[in-house]
Amino acid sequence: MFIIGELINGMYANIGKAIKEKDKAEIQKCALRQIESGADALDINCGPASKQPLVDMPWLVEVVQEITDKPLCLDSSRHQVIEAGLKAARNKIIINSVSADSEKLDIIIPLAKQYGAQLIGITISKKGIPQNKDQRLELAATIVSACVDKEFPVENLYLDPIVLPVNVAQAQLKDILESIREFKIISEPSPKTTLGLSNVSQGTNTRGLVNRTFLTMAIAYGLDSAILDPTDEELMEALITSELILNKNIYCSSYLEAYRKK
Ligand code: THG
Repeated sequence: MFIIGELINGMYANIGKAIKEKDKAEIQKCALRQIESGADALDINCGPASKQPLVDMPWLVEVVQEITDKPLCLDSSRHQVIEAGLKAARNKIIINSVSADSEKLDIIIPLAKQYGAQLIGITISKKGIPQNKDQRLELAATIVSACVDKEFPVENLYLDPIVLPVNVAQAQLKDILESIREFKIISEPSPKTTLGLSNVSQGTNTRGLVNRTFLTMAIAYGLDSAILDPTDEELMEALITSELILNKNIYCSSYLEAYRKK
């Protein structure tokens, strides 16, 4: 499982404040804490309150690159903000994200190619969030065919079914899980899959439990990657144990290593 740490997001009060005050140390502390907890990459999102994302995104990229070579996942729906981050990037980049709209795909896919970046495609379009599995698959296929047409390698594409909070869209979650499995058979070679895990538990009062139960199930449906809080120890234990049960990792190396630390 490729783990993308979600915590450098202006939506969190401490990070929003650090971005506003250009407090480098707070951002770097958050980056290191996630890496020490097992993050393979870090999501970078200026947050909805950022008044100058074109300045804040490259600033965050530079500040995080000072302390790590890990890939950075540039999280914005605006291509200008993504491009500002790409210009500052030395580390490997994952563009987060592109929707299934041709005018977005026409801009973002060439950018990803130009900068050698990987790409997250979200199954959303101008028509809104899909209401069932078939709509998710249709949008996923639109994204995959745009990549094929533009000669962007599908192995470098992650498809995200868009996870909705269980308290507002309970009936959708099973479809979301099945989408993960079916995205893999859209093309050969397969696209990868990812999702924003914490979305599922928003508004619930048992967030940790909902997150780790959903992650465990998504892993069983073949999930390759997730944007999550790697400092949640119980979540990381559930993740490692799910992979053990699916024989995804050699038992001794990762499982025992994780437990010897206790
Ligand atoms: N798909 C993709 N990218 C994404 C998402 C996705 N990026 C953003 C988001 N969704 C994933 N990251 C988060 C980060 C935080 C939360 C949820 C998803 C979260 N935050 C607390 C909340 O809103 O309750 C904030 C708590 C606080 O303020 O301290 O839940 O789906 N591709």
